[in-house]
Amino acid sequence: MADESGFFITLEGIEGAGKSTVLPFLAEQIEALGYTVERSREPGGGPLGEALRAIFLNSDLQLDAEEELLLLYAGRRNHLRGRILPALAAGRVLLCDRYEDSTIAYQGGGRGVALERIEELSRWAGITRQPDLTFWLDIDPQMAAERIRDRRPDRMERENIDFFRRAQAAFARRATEVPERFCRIDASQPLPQVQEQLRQALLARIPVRSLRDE
Ligand code: Z5A
Repeated sequence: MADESGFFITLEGIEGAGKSTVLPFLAEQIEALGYTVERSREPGGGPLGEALRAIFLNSDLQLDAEEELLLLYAGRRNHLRGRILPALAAGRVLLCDRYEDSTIAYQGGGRGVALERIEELSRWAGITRQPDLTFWLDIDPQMAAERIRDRRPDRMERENIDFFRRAQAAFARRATEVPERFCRIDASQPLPQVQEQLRQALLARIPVRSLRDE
């Protein structure tokens, strides 16, 4: 990260944890610290990633875990090269809704693909950059499911509660494997409390950028 002056921040958690809800708030808080924020998401992050996202979430398609992985890593490689690295090199904060920890949680924990196999693919695809900070919105899968009960489910949301429990357990393992960047937020709290946890965690980890730093 020698030639970079930006920060790469990700939001993770099972669906219904509240990532989309808190993302604009988080972006505002980071901007208040003096940074220019670029928002992104995975699957997605650019024309290729968005096209792959539509395939990935299409309920009419049947994909196995390996096919999911190949789609995700084609998009991730393109996202990293085309968007993430240039933003960081320009000194911006790249704030991303999901990244590789989601693969470890869903394809690893949820679908049962071995972590070594995911790591091998990640290396092969040239995923050389991990986030500097990851906010993990931790919530009980049942509570999260109730929050999105009225939504029309996409391909992934059709999975049963046990799948999300395995994904949740994998996120919890990540928190112990990479504690230096994983920041747990209690997402079961009412929104104002969740926002306050995020604000405090951000202040503790991201320095205020003065004009001199530009
Ligand atoms: N996926 C994968 O398998 N492998 C990968 O490598 C990657 C992704 C990168 C799409 O992700 C799917 O891709 C996802 C994982 C998989 N599949 N699943 N299932 P996505 O992030 O685009 O979709 P999502 O997880 O379903 O996110 P979401 O719909 O944006 O959900 P969310 O961000 O966690 O929740 P929300 O929409 O902000 O909130 C849900 C509701 O709860 C809403 O009505 C809010 O008003 C409410 N809410 C939010 N916060 C609160 C609090 N604090 N209290 C009460 N109510 C709240």
